[in-house]
Amino acid sequence: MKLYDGGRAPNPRRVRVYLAEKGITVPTEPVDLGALQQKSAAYAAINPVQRVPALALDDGTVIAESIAICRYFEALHPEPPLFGVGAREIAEIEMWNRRLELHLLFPIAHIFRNTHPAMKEMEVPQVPAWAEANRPRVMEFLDILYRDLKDRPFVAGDRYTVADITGLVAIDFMKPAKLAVPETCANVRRWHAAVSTRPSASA
Ligand SMILES: N[C@@H](CCC(=O)N[C@@H](CS)C(=O)NCC(=O)O)C(=O)O
Repeated sequence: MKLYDGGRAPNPRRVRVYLAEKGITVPTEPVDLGALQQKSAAYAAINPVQRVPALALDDGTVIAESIAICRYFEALHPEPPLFGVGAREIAEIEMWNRRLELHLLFPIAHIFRNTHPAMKEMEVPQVPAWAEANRPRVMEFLDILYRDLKDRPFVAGDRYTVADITGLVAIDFMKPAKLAVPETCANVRRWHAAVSTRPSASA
């Protein structure tokens, strides 16, 4: 088994944080995104979408997409349950994880990819207007998250889940995208500070 990793990039980090929470160690191979190694013929043969992370199993199967990789390990190592237990909790975690992807991580990624000079060979063409269109979306969603987090310690309820991992990684990705959580979003700042103290956050 081998995990193709991508250094500081947010999606590979989601898998690393998840594995750290589970206490699972997987052999990794770094893919140098700065050198566009993900676009090499060798890597494209592993993941034709040319993105990281990707998990190659010993039988030759390749699982791409961060959450698909996490779900693979969740099925093998159900404890602690990071995707929930029971119909309601599983659905709530899925809902929050998708919201955090669609309304926070992806818009932040659009802003970063369409404005940062280092991304011009990965995001072709860069469309600065698309970055601008996404700025208010990030702030609107942070306001929703701020209001929802007032009643609970973690994004999807009383325990830490994969939705907290997506949220942590998204908020940390705001810095390179030159964004900040507004002071008014106090519950988001409190939650982010708490999940950042977990040992897994440094993965
Ligand atoms: N939906 C995918 C997204 C993967 C993705 O976009 N990975 C980025 C790094 S965070 C990447 O490989 N970028 C390289 C490129 O755009 O060329 C997932 O969840 O794994």
